[in-house]
Parts: sequence; C-alpha cells; structure tokens
Amino acid sequence: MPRILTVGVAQMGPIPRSQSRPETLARLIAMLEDAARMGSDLVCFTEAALTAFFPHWTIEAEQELDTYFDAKVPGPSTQALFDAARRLRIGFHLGYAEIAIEDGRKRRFNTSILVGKDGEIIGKYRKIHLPGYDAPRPGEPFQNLEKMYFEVGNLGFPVWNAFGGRIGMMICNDRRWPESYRVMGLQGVELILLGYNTPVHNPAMPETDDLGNFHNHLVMQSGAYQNGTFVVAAAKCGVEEGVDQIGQSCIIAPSGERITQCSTLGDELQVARCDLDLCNSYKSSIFNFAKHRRPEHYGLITERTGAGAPL
Ligand code: CDV
Repeated sequence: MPRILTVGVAQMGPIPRSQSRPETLARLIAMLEDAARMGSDLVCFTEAALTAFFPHWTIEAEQELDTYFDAKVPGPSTQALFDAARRLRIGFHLGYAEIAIEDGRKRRFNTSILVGKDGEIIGKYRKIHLPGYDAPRPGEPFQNLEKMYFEVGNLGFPVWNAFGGRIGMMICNDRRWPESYRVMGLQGVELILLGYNTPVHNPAMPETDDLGNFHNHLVMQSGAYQNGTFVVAAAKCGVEEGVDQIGQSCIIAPSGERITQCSTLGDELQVARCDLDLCNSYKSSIFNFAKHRRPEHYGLITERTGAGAPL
C-alpha cells in the first residue's frame, strides 16, 4: 500500500510593513482553503510568514522590534489560522519570529511549527544556521541582521512521527548545510518542510547574484537525494520593502527531482502527491546508511573539532 501524502507548498509574495496581521492571516487562510479543496493533507508556509522579513533593516526600539515577534502561538493574532486548519482538517507548517521566556530571560528565535489536522502543535524547530551579521553594516543596500535579532536555535533537528511518515523541519539558510539534512536523515526523515527569504542580491558575494535560484535548488535537491527524503520549500518572494527575493518554491522527491514548482513571484499554491514509500527505495539501497556509511573511516573529525561523534 503506497503511503500517499498530498502536500501543498504555499509561496507568499511580499508582506508590506504596513499590512495588518488580519490581512496577512487572510492570505494564509485563502491558500489553506485552496489546498483543502485540492485534497491536501498538509501545507507548507514560509519562513517568518506572519510579517515582512524585518532582519533586512535596523530596528533600534525594543518595543518596535517586539511587534514582529509572537510570544504565544496560537494567540489572538494567529488563532484564526489554527481554527481554519481544524475546520478544514488540514495540517500546516508555519515559520514565525518567536519570543520565549526561558532561563528567566526574554529570548528571540527564528522558529517553525508543525501543526496537525486537529489544529494542535506537533513539533517546534528553531533555526540553527543564522546568516548575516550581528550589527548593522552602513552603506549596504539592505541589512541582514539575523545574528542580531535571533539566538541560535536550541532544539536540534528532531524528526516527528506524523501524517503517516517521519517529518522534519529546517529554516532557510539551514538548507545550504548538508548537516541539516543528514542529522534528520539519520533519524529516518521522509519529508522535510522549510521556508525561505532569500534576496536576489548578496552584498557580500555579488558575483553569485545570477546563481540564486540555481543554488537554492542545488542544495535542496542534493539533500533530498542523499537522504532519501521529500523536501517541501516555500519562498517569500518578490520585492518586499525594497528587497527583491527569489521564488521558485518547490516540492522535491527523494530522487532529487522537482515534482512541482511555483512560477510567479506572488502568493501561489502548488500541490503534489508524495508517496512516502518512495523514500524506502533510496534508504534501503544506495543510501542504506547502516550498510554503506563508514563514519569510523572519515578521519579524525572528533579529535580535530571536539564536536562529538562524526556525522
Ligand atoms: N533567511 C535566510 O536565511 N536567508 C539566507 C540569505 C541571507 C543568504 C539564505 O540562505 O537564503
């Protein structure tokens, strides 16, 4: 019996700073409803899907910064999305900026959650690979201040038994690092959900500006194939507050092939039937880790880095 999961990738166009939360939520719910009409079990929304991507500019006043963060999800300004999911019997993945009171202090994370068809949270992930800088860089066309606004995630890369499979999450820059996929691959992941806000222009490496879409797909298609997993990747794209971001949201099969892809730079939903059993072909043959991986022969990784067991 194939294990078919029908998955929607919900790309978002720009969220202007001036857009109210109810307006943003209405856009998300519209795509959730479309996905339900198309028979989806699960929808993947993007990174920081509730606001404009504020690390692109400097915010000095804490009170203003707080307006981009959510302390309670579901909470008054997100409850409608959870209610819609429960009503439609559809799960979702959502990225948002999180404030958490932990260790007796206010902490900020770039977070995503996996929500079941009953509207209950199944799992939470906090972004580990934060790109950019911890202080503003004068003279740049836009900022990239994730290291200033967020702490490094402290939840690892867990994988959950959900939707009849093994589901994991990563966020944007995580997708460029093979470790993100492999840590979940070692836990048998079958479907990875992620969102991204990726500017077309990289001020630190302008020579790669033409390669943004290529690199986006390169890393995710490799990660999917090398770990025998589906990858579902939703962009926030188009020109948002002066920053042009790539689109091409997609769903990738364990073969490494893109099986659906968005073609606009706005709100767009694409749906694919994902047979999770396809993962088994890869996990039991060419990428049978137990049979073929040889971490004990990879060199003195442990001694050199002190980072624990080699991946
Ligand atoms: N939000 C991100 O993590 N963006 C990075 C950019 C800044 C390089 C990315 O990896 O797409």
